[in-house]
Amino acid sequence: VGAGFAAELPKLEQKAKYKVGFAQTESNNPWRIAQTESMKAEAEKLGYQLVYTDAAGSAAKQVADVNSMIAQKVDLIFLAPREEKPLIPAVMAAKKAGIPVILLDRNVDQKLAQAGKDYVTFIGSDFVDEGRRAAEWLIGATNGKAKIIQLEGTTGSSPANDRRKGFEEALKSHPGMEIVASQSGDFARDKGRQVAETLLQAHPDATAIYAHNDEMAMGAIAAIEAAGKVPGKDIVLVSIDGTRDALQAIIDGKLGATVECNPRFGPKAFATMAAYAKGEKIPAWVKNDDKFFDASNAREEIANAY
Ligand code: GZL
Repeated sequence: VGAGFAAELPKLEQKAKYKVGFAQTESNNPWRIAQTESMKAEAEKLGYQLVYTDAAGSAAKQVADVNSMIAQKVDLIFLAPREEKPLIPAVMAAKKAGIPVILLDRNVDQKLAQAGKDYVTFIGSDFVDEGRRAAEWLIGATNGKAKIIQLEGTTGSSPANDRRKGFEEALKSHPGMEIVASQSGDFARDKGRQVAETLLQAHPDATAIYAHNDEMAMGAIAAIEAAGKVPGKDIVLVSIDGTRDALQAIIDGKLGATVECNPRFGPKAFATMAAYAKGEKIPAWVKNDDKFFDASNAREEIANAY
């Protein structure tokens, strides 16, 4: 590791007013927009200056965004690393500059950087468990027999890697559950629609779709209907996030279920920063708990959706 790296994490002295950076990956979906709104609202409420950047879907730009925050000498950086490996240099540059980093929502490659040494902590959901819960629901909904198209999230991102891992592990003990195709839709609605359209044509015998997020599930529903098939009947869908559109699709019988992935990080992010500033020991992972939405609770839960 390069010379000059502090052996331990950078300190964050107690101040009345912090200048805090939040390096967001993009704003192309309701989940990202809800996360940004939550962070901005909490910073406003606590009277902190927030230096906000949007990488517009580019990991390289996100690295540049973090470097600009370092140049602005922010007190702490909240980073949602778009992909696990490319953001490692940004994490290390912040550490070298003596600026603590808290990872939100997505993690970095654990072989290249560790919580408590290179960054303070990772605040986010258990993506492996999200994938496992989606699989368990699909196994039940299809009586353990399905030909599945998997729509993967952003290539190289920790949610995509781990949602795939959890789903495929859970299927291992159910030989009737077969993944016939798996491709990235980049967590985006229209890309998800295009990929679903192509894979449905290539696999006319597909009976189920597992989407790593609701935006791609909504795109897949449009593709299924464009093919003259009935979502929820000809093709069973399961997804992750819990957006308003997804809960409405569950109410409409088009989407079967979605595992919550709560985007409202603001309160927990700033509470963790305050604890760190006080010198408290922060765990390597501050875990978000995820609800589960299906036909039994979608109507009551949609009021709080984003
Ligand atoms: C998960 C987050 C994912 C969401 C997607 O924490 O990184 O990115 O599940 C979003 O909707 O694009």
